[in-house]
Amino acid sequence: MPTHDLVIVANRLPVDARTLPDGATEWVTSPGGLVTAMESVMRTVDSGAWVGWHGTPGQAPEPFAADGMHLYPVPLSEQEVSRYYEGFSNGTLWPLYHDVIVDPEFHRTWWDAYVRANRRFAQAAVSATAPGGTIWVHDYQLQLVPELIRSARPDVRIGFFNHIPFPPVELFSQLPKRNQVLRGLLGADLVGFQRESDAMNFVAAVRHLLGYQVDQYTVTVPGIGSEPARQVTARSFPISIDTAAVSALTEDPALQERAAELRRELGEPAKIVLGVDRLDYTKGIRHRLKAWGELLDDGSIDPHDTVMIQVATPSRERVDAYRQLRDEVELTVGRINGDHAPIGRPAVSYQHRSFDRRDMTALYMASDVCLVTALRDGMNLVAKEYVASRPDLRGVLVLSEFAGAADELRAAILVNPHDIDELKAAILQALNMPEEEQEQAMLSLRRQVLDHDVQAWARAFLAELESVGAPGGGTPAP
Ligand code: GDG
Repeated sequence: MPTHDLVIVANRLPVDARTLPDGATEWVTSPGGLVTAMESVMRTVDSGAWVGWHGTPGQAPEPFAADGMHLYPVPLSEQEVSRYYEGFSNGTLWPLYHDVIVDPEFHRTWWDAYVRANRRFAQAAVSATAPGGTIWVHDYQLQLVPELIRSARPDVRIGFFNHIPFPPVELFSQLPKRNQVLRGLLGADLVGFQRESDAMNFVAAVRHLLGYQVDQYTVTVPGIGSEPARQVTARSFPISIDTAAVSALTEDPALQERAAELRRELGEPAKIVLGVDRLDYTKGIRHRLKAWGELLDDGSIDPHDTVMIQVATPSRERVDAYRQLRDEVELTVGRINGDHAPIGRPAVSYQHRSFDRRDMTALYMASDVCLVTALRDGMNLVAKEYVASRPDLRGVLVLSEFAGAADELRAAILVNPHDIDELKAAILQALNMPEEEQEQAMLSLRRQVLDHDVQAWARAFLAELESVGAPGGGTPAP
C-alpha cells in the first residue's frame, strides 16, 4: 500500500554504497545541496520518499531508510547504464542541451533504453505515492517520467525540475524523438527551469513543434478523446545552496587555520586563483587554461607570486568526450607548468580528485579570485559557494554570462569565456581589484546568495506546484 505524501524521483539516490571489512554494505549519504533541500522539505510532510538508482548495475537492494527518508532503489542493468545513462542522457541530451559544445550522438538503441529506464522509475514512483500525494521528478535523465506517472495516477500532483539548460528550439529540434520528450515533460503540472530563458525556450518548443496553445508560460495541453484539456505551467526557479551550512563552516577556527595553511603550502603567494569544476567540457576549463597560459607567456602574471589551483573532479570517465577532455586539460597543464612553474611550486596546481566539503570550503576561503568560465551551465553552484564562503568580504568572482548564476550575481565580473582576450582582461581586473571595490561587490553578491538558499528554492517550487496542480487530472483549462 503506497504511503508517501511526497516522493522525489531522481536518477541517483542520495546515498553511496560502501563495503565494510566484513563484506556487508553500508549506505553513506552523499552530501549535496539537493539532498539538504529535500531533507528540509521532507520534514514538513508526514512521510517522504526518494526513488532513484543506487549506483551499481544489477539487482536493486530492498527499499531502506536513511536519514529519515525512505529510499526506493531502481535497478539498472550494465547495458542500461551504458545506453540510458552514459548514452542517451550523457552522450545525446547533455551536449545537445548545452549548446552542442561537443557533437551529440544519436542511437536508437540508446533511446529504447531511455524509454525502458524512464518506465521503471515511473513505476517505482507510482507504487510509492499515497493517494493525492505529490511527486517531484528531477532532471534530463527522466523527462518521460511525468507523462508516464500521469497516465497511471491522475490523482497525484507532478512537478518536474530541469537542472540543466533547456536549449533554443533551433537546437532542440535536432533531437530525434523530440515530440515524445516534450509530451513526457507536459505530463507534469509544473515544469521548473533554472533561468527564465530556459522556460521561454521550452514553451517556444512546445508551440513550434506540438502546435499547442501557449499563453506566456502556460501551455494548454489538449485532451485526448473525452479527456478535458489541462494547463501546464513553466517557470524559472533558480536553484541555490545550503548557505547556513557553508556559513557554519567558515566560522570554524580549524577551517580558518586550514585556509591559512593552504597558502603556506603554496609558498605564501600574493594571489591564489581558483577553479572548481567537474571535469566536463561545458565548464570552460580549456578556455580558462588558455587565458592563464597566455597571461603567463606575455608576462602579465608572475608565477613566483600568483598561483592557479584547478580542482577537476573526475566525471563520466567512460564517456569518450570526457576522456578526451581529460587528456587535453592534462597536456595543457603540463605545458604551462613546464614553461612557467618555478622549481618547487606549480603555476597551475591541478587536482584531479574529490575533496571533502571542509577542504573545499577552505579552498574557497584561501582564494583571492574564483573563476567560473562555463560555456553553458544550468546554474553553477560553485559561484554561489564561493560567495557564501567569504564573510570577510574579500575575493573576486569572475563569472561566465552563460552560467545561470549570471542572472542573479550581477556584481560579479561577467565575461564571455569564448573571448580569450576579454577573459584575460577580466582575470587581470580581478587580480588588481582594490579591497574597497572587492568589499562592495562581495556585499551585494552575498545579499543575493544569503537571501535565497536552497531550502527557499525547494519551498517555492512546492508551493507553486500546490497552487497550480489540482489532483484529479491537473489544472483543467478554462
Ligand atoms: C548540475 C548543473 C546546476 C565539485 N567538486 C567537488 C565538489 N563539487 C561540488 C561543488 C558544487 C557541485 O559539486 C557542482 O555543482 P555545479 O552547479 O557547479 O555543477 P553540476 O555538477 O554540473 O550540476 C548545474 C546543478 O546541477 C544544480 O542544479 O547548478 O548547472 O550542471 O556544489 O562544490 N564537492 C566536493 N568535493 C569535490 O571535489 N565535496
